[in-house]
Formats: sequence, C-alpha cells, structure tokens
Amino acid sequence: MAARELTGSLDGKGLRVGIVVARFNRSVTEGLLAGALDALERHGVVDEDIAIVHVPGAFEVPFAARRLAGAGVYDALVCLGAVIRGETPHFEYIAAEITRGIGRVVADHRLPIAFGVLTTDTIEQALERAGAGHGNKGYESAVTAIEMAQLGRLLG
Ligand code: INI
Repeated sequence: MAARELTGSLDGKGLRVGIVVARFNRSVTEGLLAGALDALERHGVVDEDIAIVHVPGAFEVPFAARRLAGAGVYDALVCLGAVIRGETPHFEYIAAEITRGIGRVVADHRLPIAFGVLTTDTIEQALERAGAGHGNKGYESAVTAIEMAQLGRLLG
C-alpha cells in the first residue's frame, strides 16, 4: 500500500491573507511587502482578500498578528520585518521577541504564519533579500503562507 502524502498546493484563489509589516528599516520592509504582494497576486489571491497592517517595528508585529489571527477571518498571515544587528545593541532581544511572539500566535490560533523577518548584520545584506529579483524574502514568505493554508485544509 502506498504511503499517503500531503502537500499544500500553491493555489491562492479564494484565500484570505493578512500581512503585518514593520516600518522600521523601511527601505527593506517596503521591498518585502512588494515581494509578498507580487507573490500573492501571481498565485491567485485577489486584492480584496488581502489586509495589510503597518506597525512601527518588529517588536510590534506579534501584537498585530495576534489581533488578525483572533479575527478568525484569515487563512494565513505573513509577517514582515527587518532586524539589523549593526543598528541596535538590543538586536538579540528584538529578534528573539518577534520569533517567540509569532510562534505563540501560531500555536494559540492554529493559524499558519509565514516568517518573513530578515535578521542580518548589515542593511546591505537585508536589501539583498528584499529586492525586485530572485530571493525576496517577502515573496518566499507569501508563497509559504499559501502552501501552509492549503496544507492546513488538507490536514483539517
Ligand atoms: N525594529 C525593527 O523592526 N528592526 C530593528 O532593527 C530595530 N532596531 O534596530 O532597534 C527595531 N527597533 C524598534 C522596535 O521594533 C520597536 O518598534 C520599538 O522598540 C518600540 O517598541
């Protein structure tokens, strides 16, 4: 007997997706947001099914993600931010807090949340992952959100 394999499809049609994006390091996070929106559009998610929530910095992302999750409206969330070591002595705290905070929301709400948060040493490294070409972390995260939303449907 063949093993049963489950993989979420990348069909975004009909999915409702919430995006939380931090303004801090805006030159990076705007690129992440553009990448995420591009991915959603290419995979069939329509504008009317997308909510974009702007927050000041990465530290505030889990708060907004929790509210969106609690609304019970979204099939998946995408969290976007850029935490850059060179610019803060409390890099480790903020990076740890957003990671833990988002993880808690996933666990509490059983909702897929894609982690599109860059943690880099320099702004240049972050910009490399937020550009228009290949490797945009926002794009990758949005595709992950779609796959996990579809997988969640299969898993029930
Ligand atoms: N927020 C970020 O998103 N990235 C950072 O690199 C960063 N640094 O460098 O401090 C940052 N700080 C702001 C923080 O997220 C909160 O907005 C602030 O502490 C107010 O709560």
